[in-house]
Amino acid sequence: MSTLLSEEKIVPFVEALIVEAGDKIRKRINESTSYEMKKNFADLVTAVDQDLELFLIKELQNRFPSHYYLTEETNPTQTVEKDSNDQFIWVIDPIDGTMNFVHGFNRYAISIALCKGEEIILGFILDVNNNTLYSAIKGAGAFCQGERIQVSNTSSINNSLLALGFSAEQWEQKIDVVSIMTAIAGAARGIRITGSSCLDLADVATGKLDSFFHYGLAPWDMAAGSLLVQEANGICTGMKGEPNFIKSNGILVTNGHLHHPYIELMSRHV
Ligand code: 2AM
Ligand code: CA
Repeated sequence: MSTLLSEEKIVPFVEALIVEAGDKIRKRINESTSYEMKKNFADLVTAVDQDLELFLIKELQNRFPSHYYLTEETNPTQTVEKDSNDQFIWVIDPIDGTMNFVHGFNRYAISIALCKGEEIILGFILDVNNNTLYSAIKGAGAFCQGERIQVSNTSSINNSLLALGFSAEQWEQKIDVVSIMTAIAGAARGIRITGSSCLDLADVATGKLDSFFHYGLAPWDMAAGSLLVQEANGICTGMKGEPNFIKSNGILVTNGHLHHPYIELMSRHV
C-alpha cells in the first residue's frame, strides 16, 4: 500500500471493528421492521443504520483523528473537502441492503472503504447473516475469511450469471433497466436481483457471479466492493467502459473476459 499508513496496523483494526458492528446488527434484528422513508417509499432507513454509522465513525475517529468521512446516513463533523488528493477518507455504508434488512430478506452487509484522495486503497465488507468477512488491499489482493479470492474464468455470456439492481431513485424515475435486462435475459444463463450491491460485487470477486451492473449507486455502495473485484482480477467501469465508474451514472463489473461482450450487448439497449 503506497500510503503513509501501515496496512499491518489498519487492516486488523478495521476487520475487528466491522465484525463487532455485525454483532451489533444481529443483536438488533427485532428493530429492523421499524423504519423511516427518505426520498421516497423505496428509500428506507432504520435506527440501526444510523446508530451503526455513528458507532463506526466514532471508533475510526478515535483511532485516526485527522481522517475524513463520506457516509450514507449522517453528516460527520469531518466531511470531505473538495479537491484534496492527500486526504484519507473513510467511505461507509452501515447497511447495504436496507430494504432487505427491513423485509427480513437475509442479504445485507456493512461496507467500509478507505480512500486516499480519489484512490480506493482498502475495502472491507461483512456479510452480516453469514458472518463472512471480505477484505481488499490495493496492490496486495482480495480475501474472503483470509483466503485469497479470484474472479471466474467464464468467457461467454451464454455461460454467465449476472446480477443487477434498481436504486430507490431509479424505481421512481423508471430508468430503462428493464429493456437492458430483457436483452440479457435472452443471452446470459441467468439473472439475479439481490438488493445488496456490495455483496453482488463480493460475489463477482469470488467468481459466484460473472458480472454485475447497476445505475444510480452512491460511492458508499460500491467503493469497497469495487476494490475487492479489481484485486480479484476483475474489471469495474462505467456502463460504456468509462474508467471513472464512481463518477459515472452506472457501474459495470465483470471477470474481465466478459467486459467487452457485455458493453457491446448493453450498448444496443442503453
Ligand atoms: P442501500 O441499501 O444502502 O440503500 C439495491 O439495488 C442497491 O441499491 C443497494 O446496494 C442499495 O443500497 C442501493 N440503493 C438503493 N437506493 C439508493 C439510492 N437512492 N442511492 C444510491 N444507492 C441506492
Ligand atoms: Ca445503506
